[in-house]
Amino acid sequence: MDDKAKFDTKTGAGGETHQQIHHSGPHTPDGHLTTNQGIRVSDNQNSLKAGARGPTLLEDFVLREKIFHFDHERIPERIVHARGSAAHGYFELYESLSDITRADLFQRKGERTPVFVRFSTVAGGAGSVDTPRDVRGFAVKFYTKEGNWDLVGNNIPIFFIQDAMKFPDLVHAVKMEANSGYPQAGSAHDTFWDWASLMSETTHMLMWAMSDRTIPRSLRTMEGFGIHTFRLINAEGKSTFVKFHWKPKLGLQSTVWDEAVKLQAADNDYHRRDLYEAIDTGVFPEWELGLQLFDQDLADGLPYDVLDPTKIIPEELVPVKLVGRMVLDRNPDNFFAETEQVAYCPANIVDGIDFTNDPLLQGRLFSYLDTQKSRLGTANFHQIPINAPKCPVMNFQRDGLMQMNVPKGRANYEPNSLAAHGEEGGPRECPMTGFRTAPGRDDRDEQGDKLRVRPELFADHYSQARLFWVSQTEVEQAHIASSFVFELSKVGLAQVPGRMVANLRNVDEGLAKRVAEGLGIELPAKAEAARAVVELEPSPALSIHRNMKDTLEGRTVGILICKETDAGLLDRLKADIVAAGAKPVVVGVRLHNIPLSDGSLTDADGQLLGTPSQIFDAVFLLLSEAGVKRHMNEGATIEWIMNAYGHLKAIGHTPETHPLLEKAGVVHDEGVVLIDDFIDAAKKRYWAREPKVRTLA
Ligand code: HDD
Repeated sequence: MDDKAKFDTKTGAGGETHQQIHHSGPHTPDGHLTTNQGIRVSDNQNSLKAGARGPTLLEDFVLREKIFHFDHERIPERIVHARGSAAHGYFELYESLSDITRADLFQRKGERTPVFVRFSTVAGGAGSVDTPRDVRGFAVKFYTKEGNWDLVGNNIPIFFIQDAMKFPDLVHAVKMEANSGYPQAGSAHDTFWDWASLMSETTHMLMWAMSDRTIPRSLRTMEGFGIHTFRLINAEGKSTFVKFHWKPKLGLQSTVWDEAVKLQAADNDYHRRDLYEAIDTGVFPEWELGLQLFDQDLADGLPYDVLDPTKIIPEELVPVKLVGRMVLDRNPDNFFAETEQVAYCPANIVDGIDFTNDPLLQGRLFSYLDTQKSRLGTANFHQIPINAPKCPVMNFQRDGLMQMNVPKGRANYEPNSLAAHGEEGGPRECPMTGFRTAPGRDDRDEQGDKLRVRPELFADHYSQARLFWVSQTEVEQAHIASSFVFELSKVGLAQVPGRMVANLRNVDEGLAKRVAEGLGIELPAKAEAARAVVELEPSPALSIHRNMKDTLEGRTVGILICKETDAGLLDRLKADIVAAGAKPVVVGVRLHNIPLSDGSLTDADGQLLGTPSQIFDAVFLLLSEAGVKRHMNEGATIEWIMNAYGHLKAIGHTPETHPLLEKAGVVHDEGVVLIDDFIDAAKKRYWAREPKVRTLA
């Protein structure tokens, strides 16, 4: 044996013995590492070889098992909504709703029902960024005492299409292009706009998608919606139509587009981290559940069809009744086991809640169960802990790949008379308490002949797109127009932008003109509308800006410090920020041992280059005079300030920082303040500043 062969790799080069290495994953009670067969592993560093430099032996079952399992760790990602983040929590009911529904979770005031909520982007893959312009999924699994109810919604109250028949086309068009594989996680490309501009029923959703709704600041500051009209059924069998809403406790808050783009560079996991850290630090995200309740008479009187998922019912017309709150108070223990394996399905519904004939919903009732089989590989995916109901499950379904239960006896059929002979007979159906489909119809027309048609009112593709437009503030309208310009400017197909603008002329002539001008194209002839546009009352509830809260609660404030920063001011600022419910994050050119004015040493939370200002809701420049001089030639600092200013955030500063502010192009306004006014100023964004920093369409 040569010298190398004698070298003991267990105590060699790394200087760390294998016993010292920390193991993660499942633990045996005595902490021993084992194979999946329970055999204790003596060496987790070295494969079994024929001599130290010899070939690895096939006999090495420890190595083979480890590599085999690793090779199979991935499952197919979701065909849409692949990128997601989730949390556990509970839903708490404010008042009994027994007069309108017999659903068990809505019966007892104050009762808590466990939930698991997954938020997602739609178009990108599982590893894509958190902040593209995209719709967000908002899926809630309620583990009720009478089975699981999944409310699988989005952060926008309508959808792109009216009929499930078009879903594969929508998804193919928006996802990365079939030949090139790009762009990832974005709609700004040929195939999406080619398709969307040919499908005028998408116009209303496009208005929402081009608004700031699709660039939320945080998952915690967006609304959620069940979208379709559902029904609630009470004990007497009376049916009430319902639309579900989730209202965030922190109010609505979005980013501006430049900020969203720069967030992608700063932190791929911006939303995932924000959700995780909030829960981890006890700042539990909260939403209120709201119901819009209405009857057939009201539905019949509306100029649009309540079965059409491209239409809302304005809150001003049918108010949102707040019936409970949902609190997310626990992060998943394991991303794959929970967030990845959770399987939502709109067909998971409990007695007392029912579907309507919305043709998009009806198609969804098939798709989700089907996709779970291909994603999770077995018809028994409901046994995975995150999917398993927290109430008893008893039926005669048996076997299948990955059956985890061991049903006893031979009663796997029904009816049977085994119980009469002393054997286990199995469960029995429950006509009075089981799920009972509501017998009522919700179509206006007689149902009858089999037809591939849509109801008449579905042909109105523009009235509510216009309603959305006229309900926005001027700034929001400018953002929408600019988003259309941006997205269409990425389209290479010459025929598409004009076709889209032709549709927009049915929404608003001013919008169409702005988009055409922004693109530098002729205003095309107006597209023909299948139904005349109906002028609807504006709905302030549709505006983000009208529904934001002036608050620092749940927000993050960046404080830039330097050597000799005033220690007293730093303490005061941090305390004030915490008292306002926000998180202070100290940023420095270096991370450790920064000497402050009083000679004490402090650490920063983030280093300047890796902690740009776009990740904060407001910033403070707490620099000494000498520090300001040093930072005058620091590009990252100038950019830090420019971006905070450009993203319309409050900038607090010491009097010494004027030269830096000037160099960054900051023009003083009510959002640029000294320490005494900072906390109040930091609760807002400064929209009036926007025309000074960018040209909007
Ligand atoms: Fe869907 C996933 C929301 C229409 C087919 N959808 C999925 C998720 C959300 C939504 C939030 C992710 C759930 C999770 O976190 O695991 N989908 C919607 C909304 C729609 C909608 C709000 C319209 C109102 N979806 C829709 C249609 C179809 C699908 C019309 C098919 C006919 N959706 C699916 C799917 C997915 C899915 C392919 C992919 C992964 C999964 O189901 O579990 O089955």
